[in-house]
Amino acid sequence: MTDEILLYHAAEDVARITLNRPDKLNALTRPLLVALAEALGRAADDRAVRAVILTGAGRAFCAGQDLGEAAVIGEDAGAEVAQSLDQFYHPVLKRLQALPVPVIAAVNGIAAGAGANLALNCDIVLAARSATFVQAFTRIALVPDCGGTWLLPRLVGLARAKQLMLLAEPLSAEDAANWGLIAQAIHDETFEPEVEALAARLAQGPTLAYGALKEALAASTTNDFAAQLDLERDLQAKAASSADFREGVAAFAEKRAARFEGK
Ligand code: T3D
Repeated sequence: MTDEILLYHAAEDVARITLNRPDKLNALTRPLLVALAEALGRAADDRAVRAVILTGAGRAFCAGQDLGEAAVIGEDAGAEVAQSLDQFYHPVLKRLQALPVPVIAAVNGIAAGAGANLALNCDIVLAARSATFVQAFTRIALVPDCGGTWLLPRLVGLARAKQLMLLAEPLSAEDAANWGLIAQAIHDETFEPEVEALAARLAQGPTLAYGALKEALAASTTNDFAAQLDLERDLQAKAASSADFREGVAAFAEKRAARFEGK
């Protein structure tokens, strides 16, 4: 047991970041968001880390903004919330998007509001079958944030994005996977080992190529086709200069599995 609100554990080449306020379903407070931004920075700076798992302690992944936090319910809530997004949420989301290694959201239980969209900002979202996703914002007369209005239409199309956001009803992990909102729903009993196995697999992968493909996909949202081809060329030039590329080609020729070192 620990009273730390966020746990960071790096073992070999995988860093696990755990939101740790289980009695409040890991609702996000300002100190927790600061700690999360720091943890993401730590993972980005540690060259030994080649994959990250983001998860929640207890029965929830994250219930979104802590609605008991003084700033949210104070007199000047509008200005406070805007400042909170700028100062506390957006640095987390930008760090998450910019992390040069793959990030798995291990959605162990309910993901609501900003908690749902925090998960959707990760590279691969795995959810336990008992987990649900709720765009809870309109339940309390707020607008979906944390990139939700940008991500959801791209993931599931406008019709389903509107349905999820307007009705704010829970979507099961299985439906979320079938809709393309997340990568996979996994039986609760095998959830943890499957998350670990995927993280280990990604951590053994060609880390530089993974970082480059993340950069290319991010740029594809604003680039036109010609600009994207140019970017792919430049990123491919870097990838083709890596030791892992040489190892990949050698392994192919020798009919063996490649041993990538992330260099
Ligand atoms: O400031 C800004 O920047 C604004 C940004 C806003 C972004 C947002 O995230 S808005 C959306 C905020 N989140 C919600 O509206 C979800 C609120 N929670 C719920 O609707 C329910 O708790 C759940 C559907 C997630 C789960 O329901 P259930 O029945 O399984 O659990 P519960 O009994 O409601 O919750 C258990 C405890 O967690 C309970 O505490 P207690 O009474 O035992 O001391 C509950 O109050 C607490 N909890 C759950 N969610 C939050 C929370 N405490 C504070 N904030 C929460 N978001």
